[in-house]
Amino acid sequence: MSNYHIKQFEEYFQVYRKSIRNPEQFWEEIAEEHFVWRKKWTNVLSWDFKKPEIKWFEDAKLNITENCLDRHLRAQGDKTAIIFEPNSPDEEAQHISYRQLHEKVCRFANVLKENGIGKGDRVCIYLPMIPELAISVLACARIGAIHSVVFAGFSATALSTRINDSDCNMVITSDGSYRGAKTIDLKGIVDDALEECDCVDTVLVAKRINTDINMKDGRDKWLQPLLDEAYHDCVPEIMDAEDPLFILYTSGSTGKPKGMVHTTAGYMVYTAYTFKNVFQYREQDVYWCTADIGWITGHSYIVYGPLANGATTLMYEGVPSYPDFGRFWQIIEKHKVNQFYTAPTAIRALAKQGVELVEKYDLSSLKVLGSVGEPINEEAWHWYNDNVGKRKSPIIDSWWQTETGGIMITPIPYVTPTKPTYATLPFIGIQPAIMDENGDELKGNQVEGRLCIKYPWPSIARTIWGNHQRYKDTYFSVFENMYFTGDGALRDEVGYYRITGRVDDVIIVSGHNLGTAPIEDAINEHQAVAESAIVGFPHDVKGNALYGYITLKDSGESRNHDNLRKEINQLITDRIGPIAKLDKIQFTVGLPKTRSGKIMRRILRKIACNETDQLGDTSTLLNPEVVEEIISNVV
Ligand code: 6R9
Repeated sequence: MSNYHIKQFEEYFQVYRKSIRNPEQFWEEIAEEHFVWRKKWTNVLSWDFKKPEIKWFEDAKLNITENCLDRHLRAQGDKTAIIFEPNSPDEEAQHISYRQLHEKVCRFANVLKENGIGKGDRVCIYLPMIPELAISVLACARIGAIHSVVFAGFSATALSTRINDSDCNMVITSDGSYRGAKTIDLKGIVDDALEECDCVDTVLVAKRINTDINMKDGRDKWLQPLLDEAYHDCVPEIMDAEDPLFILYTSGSTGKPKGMVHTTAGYMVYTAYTFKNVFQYREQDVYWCTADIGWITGHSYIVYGPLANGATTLMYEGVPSYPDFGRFWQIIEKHKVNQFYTAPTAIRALAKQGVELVEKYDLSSLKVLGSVGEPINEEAWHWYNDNVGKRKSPIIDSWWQTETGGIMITPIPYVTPTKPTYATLPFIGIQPAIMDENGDELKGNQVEGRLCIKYPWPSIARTIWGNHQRYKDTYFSVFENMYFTGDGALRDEVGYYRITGRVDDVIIVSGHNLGTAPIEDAINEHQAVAESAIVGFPHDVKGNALYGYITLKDSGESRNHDNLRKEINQLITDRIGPIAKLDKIQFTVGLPKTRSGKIMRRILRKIACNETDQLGDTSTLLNPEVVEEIISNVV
C-alpha cells in the first residue's frame, strides 16, 4: 500500500488513523519517499501552539524548484508543465514543457540576481495570469528570494501597503493586462503605488499589451531583453526547511492586511501530497484551476502542488464571461481538461446563463470537479453536478485557507462519498475540533460551533510578517492550544463537516476575503462621513455582498446621496480595489452601539439580511432608537 496515493475509502481510514496516531512517522515517510532533499532533517516536528512556534523537517536542506522542475527533466522533460490559455480565444495557447520551464525559470532567476536580489530579499510580483507570473514565482524560489504576489486587481494604495509592509526591493509587473474586452494599465498602478514606497530599487516590466508606458530611468527595466541575455542555467540556492518561501497577504479584522509567511519544506510536502490525492491526478491528466496566482489557491494548486507532481497545469488569463459565458466549457473541451477546480461564485454566475452554453461543448474529459473559496450552496452544487459533471464526476468541496497553505477538509474523489454542501472529512493528518463559546471542545457528532485544528500539519503558516504577536493573538489565543480558523462548522451524524461561514469580521465576496475594517477606514476618509459599518448580506452570484451603514457628519446635509454613494465607492476602489465596492449604502442618523461604544454589527447584519424578527434584545444598547430608524429606511 502506498500511502502517497489513496484509492479506496477503507484505505483513507487506515491512512488517516496512521497519520493521527503517529504524525511524525507518517510525514517522515511521505517526505522521504517522494521528494528530493539535499540533506535530511534531524527532527520531523517540533511545536508549541502557545508561543506559537512550529517547525517541520528541521535542518533539512532543499530547493523547492528542484522538486518542481529539475527532477522531472530526465523522465518527462518534454511533458507540458504549463498550458497557457490567453484571454482571447483568437490568440494561440502556449504549451511550456518542463525543460522549457526549467530554462525560463533559470534565466529569470539570473536576471533577479543580476539586479541585486538574493536569498531572503522580498520581491513583489504584480502580474496578470501570464506565464511570467508562474515563472517569476519559481525564479524567486530558485534563488531563495521571498515572493510576495499581490493580486493584480488590487489598487495602488493596497499595493503600496503590501510592498512597504514587507520591505520589497523589487516589483515585477507588466505594461498592462487583458481582462475580457478591457485592458488595464498595471504599470500605471505600480507607478502610483511606488510614490509611497522608498524600498523599491528596480521594477521589471513584462510586455503583454504593447502600449506606451512610462519607464522611469534607473528604476524600470524591460524584462525580455534581460531574459534573452541571461544564462540559461542557474544553480538552485540550498534552502533550510524553515526558510520562508513566500508571503501572501490576507484580510483580517483590523485595517492592516496580514502577511502570512509560508516556509519551504512543509509547504512543499503538504501541497504536493494533497494535490495528488484531492484531484486523483494521473500522469497524463490535464488539470485546471481557475483561481488567480494572486491568491493562495493559485500558489498551492496552480504552481507548487501540480509541478511538484510533474503534472500539466493550465493557466487561464481571462474571465469566465469573455467572449461569452461558454468560455470555461470551451477551454475544457479544447484542452481536454480532466480536473477542474473553481469557486462557487463562478458556478453561480455561469448557472445563471442557462445550460445551452454548457451543452454546446464536449466535457467528457472531466473526471473531478472542485470547489473552493466559500460555502457552496445546494443549488449551485446540483447545477455543477448535473450539468458540468453529468453526475459522473465527483465534486470535491475543499475547505482551507491562506493560513493553512493546503486543503484541510475535503472529500477524496472516487473515495469519499460526497454530500451536497459538505466538505465531508478531514484530509490525512488533519485533526479538526469544534468548540463551543466557552472554549470547550464539542465531542461526538451532531454538534455545531467554531472550527479549530488541534495539531500542526506541515503547511501551516509560521507567522505574520513582522508581527508575530498578531499571529499569536489571531490564531492561537482564542482557544487554548488550538489553531482557530475564524470559521463556524458543524459535524453531522456520520462525522461529515459542513463549513457554515466566517464568525469574525471577514466577509467573503465572490470568494475574496474582505475585512470590514479596511473598507470602513476607506469610507471614513470621505470628508462628509462621520462613521460607518459594513456587513455582508446574501447575494445570488457573489455569495455575499456588502451593505454599508454610513452616518454623515452633517446629517441634515442637502448633498445628493447618489453622488455621495458614487464617491464612496470610488474611494473604496482607490484604496482597496473594485472587489470591495458596496452593493448597498444606507445613510443613517447613528449606528447601534453597546454601552462601551462598540458598534453592534450583529444587529446591522440581521437588518441587512432582512431578519429583523431576530434582532434579540436591543434595549441594552446605548441608542436603541437608531435601530428603528435604520429598519424604516433600509435600502
Ligand atoms: C483557499 C481559500 C479562506 C476562507 C475560509 C472560509 C472560506 C474556503 C471553503 C470556504 C466553505 C469551502 N472557504 N473554502 N468556506 N467551504 N470549501 O479560499 O483561502 O482566500 O484565505 O479564504 O474561505 O471562510 O476561512 P482564503
